Amino acid sequence: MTGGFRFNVTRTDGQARTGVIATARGEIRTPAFMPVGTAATVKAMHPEAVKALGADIVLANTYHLMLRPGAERVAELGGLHRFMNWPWPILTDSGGFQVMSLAKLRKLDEDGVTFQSHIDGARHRLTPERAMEIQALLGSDIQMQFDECVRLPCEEDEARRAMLLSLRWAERSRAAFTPAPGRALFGIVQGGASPALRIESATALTGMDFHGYALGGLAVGEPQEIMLAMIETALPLLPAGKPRYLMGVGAPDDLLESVRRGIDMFDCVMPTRAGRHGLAYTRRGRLNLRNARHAGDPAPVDPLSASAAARTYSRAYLHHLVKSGEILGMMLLTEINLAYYEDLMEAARRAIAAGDYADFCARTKEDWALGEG
Ligand code: PRF
Repeated sequence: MTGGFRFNVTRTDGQARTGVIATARGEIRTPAFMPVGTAATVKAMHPEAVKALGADIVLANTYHLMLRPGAERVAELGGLHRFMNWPWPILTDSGGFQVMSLAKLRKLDEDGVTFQSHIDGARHRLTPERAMEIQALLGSDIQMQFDECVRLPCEEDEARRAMLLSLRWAERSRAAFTPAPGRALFGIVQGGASPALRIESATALTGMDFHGYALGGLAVGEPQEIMLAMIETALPLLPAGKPRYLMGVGAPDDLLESVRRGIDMFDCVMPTRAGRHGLAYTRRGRLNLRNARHAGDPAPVDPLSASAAARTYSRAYLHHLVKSGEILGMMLLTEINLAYYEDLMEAARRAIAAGDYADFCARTKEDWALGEG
């Protein structure tokens, strides 16, 4: 089940790997950070600017787009890439996770989930088959299986029930997936914080032969050490030649530690959402521009950043924009943060290629610890 979708690991350093995923719409350099474009937009960013920061792929959501503007509407308009003017690869999440965190009056059964839209209260239903159909209508390059994610902490029985349901939904997602050149379907490992459940899930999914494998059900309330332990448990069971995607992660330190353990892809709202709330990610850690100590500071966010926005605008100006609720404040901070994340991944790729990943991590963390002053 490869069909034009290929992953080539070019170099490993310990468990860390760097490589290239080839899709019909272009190449994805790994480790990759995928900016979140939930509603067919990476909020506050032009698509060309997202690409210029180094993003090879963005994520979009089945849940949001099925509610508004509707998958059939997007398909009639030529698909998601044309709709949002992003001609490069798009990964779509399958909807179940967003139903559980956003929708009202959710009712889960063996066949799927019925819920009310958080927008207008209208009733909708998602099943593995419908989630695959919607992702195909959108024209997604990487589709995700339909799954159920439980919050942590969680009883083992509950984690087992959701993991086994997700396996049955994985089979149905795979059967409903329409292969097309360069289009891929990823399975999702579940199993809460239980190593035994994670092993069972990863083993069964590997037998189903997906194009790639995600780790779901992490960064949902557990400490980082549990997340890293689940990665260490599951990854050795997944085929080394297929991409591994850690869903909804994370802070810069989570990215470094997960890459160290062999993760290839990430998505997270953190850089974009934080940017809309006055926070800047920098080489010297995270900066809160709302803080009054920046009100008279003419220094830029980071004079050594590759991002023009981070080098150009003063902290005082950004503080003013954020305090005034100006749109430009959100735009500039989103750009600064996405640039930081994409540059961090580029630096990680280089370090792995140079066989220098452990030192790179140590140096990066030392810089964070210096703080902003
Ligand atoms: N499943 C799906 N999407 C997700 C998750 C999951 O478990 C997570 C968990 N961090 C984020 N997004 N389908």
